[in-house]
Formats: sequence, structure tokens, C-alpha cells
Amino acid sequence: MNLEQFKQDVLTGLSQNPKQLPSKYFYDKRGDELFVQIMNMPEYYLTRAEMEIFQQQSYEIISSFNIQKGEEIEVVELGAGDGTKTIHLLFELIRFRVTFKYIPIDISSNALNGLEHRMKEEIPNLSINTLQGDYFQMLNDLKKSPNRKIILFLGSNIGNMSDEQAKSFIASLSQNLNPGDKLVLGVDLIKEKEIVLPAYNDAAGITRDFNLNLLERINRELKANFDLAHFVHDPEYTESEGIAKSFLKSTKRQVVKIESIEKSFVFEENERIHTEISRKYNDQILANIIGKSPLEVQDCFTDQKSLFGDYIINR
Ligand code: AVJ
Repeated sequence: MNLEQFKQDVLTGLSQNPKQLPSKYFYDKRGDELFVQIMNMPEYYLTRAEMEIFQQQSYEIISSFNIQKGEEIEVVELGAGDGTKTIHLLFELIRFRVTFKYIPIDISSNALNGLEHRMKEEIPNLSINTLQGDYFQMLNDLKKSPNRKIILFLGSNIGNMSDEQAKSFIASLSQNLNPGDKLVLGVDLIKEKEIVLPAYNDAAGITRDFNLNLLERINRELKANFDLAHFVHDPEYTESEGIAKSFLKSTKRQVVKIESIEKSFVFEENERIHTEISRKYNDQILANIIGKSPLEVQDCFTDQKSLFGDYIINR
């Protein structure tokens, strides 16, 4: 992570009214660890629901790819993850004797190395080609390949984007695909507050620690003096909007100094910093995101409780 960019983003975000910080900065070493804990907590249904889809419907998912006899494909995953969902899909491709290459793309070479190691343990003769770098840069390089590509963007990772950001992401993605390529897009589905809000406000306080860790990171990396005892985790969700939002709320009037940018920021009592959005989807919202791009929805696989959806989208 680039320190100058981090300084700039913190300065810009905290100078705004209302204050905000980009959620991508959650993921330092501690943040990565806390996110693994989040995925394992009882309230965070997303990971289990998508896992169920891949465990139970990988055959139907690969059938939707319409792979021809003798066709070679490339399975390109955006964001390395831990591979535990993807492996079900790869096992199914192997069972049907499909020739494929697995190409995970991530900005973290650490994450890629871990993933490659685990995948090779499960599938010793797996043809895997990890790519470290920017998604679109890498996809552009892959565009030359004559083989059809299946792009995986799982885990509701698109959820952290605003609808505008998601639209431009989908537009850039489609520009880097060839006709016939497909996208498997994993999204959390809109549902009642009683289920969604606890996923972002767990009883054990792991999500609170995850959110507050952002301030700890700023303290450490930008020499700031946020007093974590005077900020609280403050999430909200309304089903009509379909967006879970996380905030850090100042419990008193306080001034925070950030030495490395030579700036101080005043926080009023109950003033909030907006730290994350987690967009939930349905067919209409996805249709709006896809808009006039040359993509079209083919199918959607959901878990038995319809908590989560994996959309099959055609280029
Ligand atoms: C990694 C974006 C899917 O929004 O559900 C989990 C991140 N933040 N708990 C999500 C997250 C707080 C997560 N995504």
C-alpha cells in the first residue's frame, strides 16, 4: 500500500463533511486477520451461503458455461481469497475432464502465494498461473488469449462499491472481455434488517474491532492520536435502501492530530466518520448497474434460504 496515497485519502476524507474514509484501508495485517474471523462468526451468513451454492450447485454452474467438447477455458478469479469456494468449481471441471487454467489476480503477492500453495495441495496437477497487479491491466493482457474466459468476482466484493463505482467497474470489466466470456458475480441479496444488521454488528464485537482497526492503522502509519476509547462502531441498514453502512462515532468533542500530514481534525460529540458501504442486490439493481454495457444476465444461483446470489453474466 502506497503511503502517500494513504495520506492523501485520509486528508481528503476527513476534510469532507460528512467525514469519510475508504474501506480499502481496513485490510492491513490485523484487518486481514479480523476479516477471517468475521467470515467465521455466526452472524456473518454471506460466506456460508455462497459456500453452500458452490458445494451444492457447481455442476449446474459449470453447465451454464456451455463448454464445448475439447474447448479449453481460463478461470480468472478477481481477488485471491482463500479458494475454498472456487475449489468446488475446479473439482467439477476436472470431473467433466474440462481442460482449464486457473488464473487468480490480486494486488497482494502474499495472498496469491498462499492461495497457490493451498490449491496445489488440493489439486497437485492444477494448471495455475497467479497474476499480481491491477485487475483491468491483467485482464487486458489476457484479452489476447484465444480461450474463453470465466471471470469470478465472488464474496460480495462488489458490495463495497457505490452504484456509480460498480457501474464504471462493470463497464471497464466488459471492455476487457471478449464475446462469449462470462462473469460469475457473487452478491449479497436484499433482505430484512433482522438478518443483515447483525452481520455487521456481531455480538462478539469482531466487526467493531475491524472498523476501529482503521483508526489504529492511521495512528501507527500516519502518526495520529485517535483515542479508540472515544469512538464507537455504529452500523445501520434499511431494507428499502439495501445498503449496510458502517460508521465510527465520536462519543465526545475531541481534536485528533495527524502528524505526518500536519493536520488536526475536530470531531463534535456524536459526529460520525463513514467507513464502509455493503451494497445488497436484487435483479433490478443489478440490471441498473449493468445498464447499457454489452453484458446480459443469464442466470442466478442462490442458496436454499435465498440469502446470497451468484449471477451468471454473459459478454
Ligand atoms: C469483503 C466487502 C464482502 O461488506 O460484507 C464484512 C466486508 N465489512 N464486515 C462485506 C465486511 C464488515 C465485506 N466484503
